[in-house]
Amino acid sequence: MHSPPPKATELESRCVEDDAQRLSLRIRNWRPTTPAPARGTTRATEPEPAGPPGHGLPEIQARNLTADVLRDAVRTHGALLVRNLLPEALHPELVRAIDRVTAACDGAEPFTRHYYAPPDALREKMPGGELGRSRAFHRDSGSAMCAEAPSVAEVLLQLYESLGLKALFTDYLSEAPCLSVKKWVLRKTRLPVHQAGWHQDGAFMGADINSINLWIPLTRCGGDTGAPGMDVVPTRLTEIVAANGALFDWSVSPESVNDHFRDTPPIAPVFNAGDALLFDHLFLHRTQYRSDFQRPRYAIETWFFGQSAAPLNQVPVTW
Ligand SMILES: O=C(O)CCC(=O)C(=O)O
Repeated sequence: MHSPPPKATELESRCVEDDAQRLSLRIRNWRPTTPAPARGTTRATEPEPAGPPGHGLPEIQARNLTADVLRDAVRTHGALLVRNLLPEALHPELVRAIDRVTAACDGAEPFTRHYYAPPDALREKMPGGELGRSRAFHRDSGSAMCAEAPSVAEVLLQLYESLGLKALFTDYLSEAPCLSVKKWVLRKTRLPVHQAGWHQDGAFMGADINSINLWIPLTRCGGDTGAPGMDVVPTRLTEIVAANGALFDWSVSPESVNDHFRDTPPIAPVFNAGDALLFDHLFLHRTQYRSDFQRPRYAIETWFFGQSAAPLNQVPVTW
C-alpha cells in the first residue's frame, strides 16, 4: 500500500460534540445498498480454496498489502498477517485512549469527554436492554465499544483512511465498506485470561455476509511472549462449523478443533505492536489461552462489511 504517513491524531484537541453528532448520523443514516455485481471473496458460498493450506499464516509487510494479496491469503489460509501496519509513533496515544475508554466504561470518571461521550443513537438503535447487555459483555473481558468514545472513533476512521484501508477494503469487498457498533472494539485483556471459546464470528453475525476484520494488537503478544495473542486455525473454512460441547452456543469445543484440524493444527503467532491480522467471519480463532500470562494486551478490533451484506444485529455504521 502506498499512502503518506499518518499525522499524530491530536485527539484531545477535537470537538467532542461535533464528533458525537457525526457518529450519531453515521449510525442513524446507515441503509443497505443493493448488492454489488461482483461480491467480495468472503461469502460462505465461495468455492473451495484454490491451493493447499500450509502450516502457518501467510504474512507480508504493510507496503505490499493489496486486495489481491488479501484475497489469496483468505482463500487459502483464512487470514493474512500484515507486519508493521500502524506507525510506532501512534501506538502510545492509542494505548492511552484504550486505557481511558475502558476505564470510563468500567465506571471510572472519564479523564475528558474525548474518552467517553456515548452518542444518543446507541440507545435508539439498541433498545430494551440490548445496549446494557452489550456493555456488560464487553466490560467482563476488559473491552469497550469504540462508539462509546466518538472522538476516538472519528480519529480511527481518519487514520484508517490515511493508511489506504478504505480504498483497500472497498476493492476487497467489491463495494463500499461500513462498520458496526458492536464489532468495533477497544480491547485491554484482563488477566488471568478466561478460556474463551473457539469461534467464527459468522456464527452470531450470520454466514451470508461480506466481511473483513482488522485486528491490530498494540502490545507484543502471542506465542511465548507472556501476553495473550490469538490462537488461530490457519485454514480456509467455507461454512460455520458445529458447536457441540462448546462453552457458548456460538463457539466450538477445544476437542473438536484438535480432532477436526489435524492437517492444519492451531497455532499461536507472535504479533508485534502495530501488526495486523486480517480475516473474515468464517475464520476459526479465540483469544490465546494459557494460565501463565504476565502482561495484558491492548488491541483494536474493527470489522468492516460490504454495505449490501452487513449484519443488522451488529448495528451498522456508515463510513
Ligand atoms: O482480541 C481478542 O482476543 C479476540 C478478538 C476476536 O475474537 C475478533 O477480533 O474477532
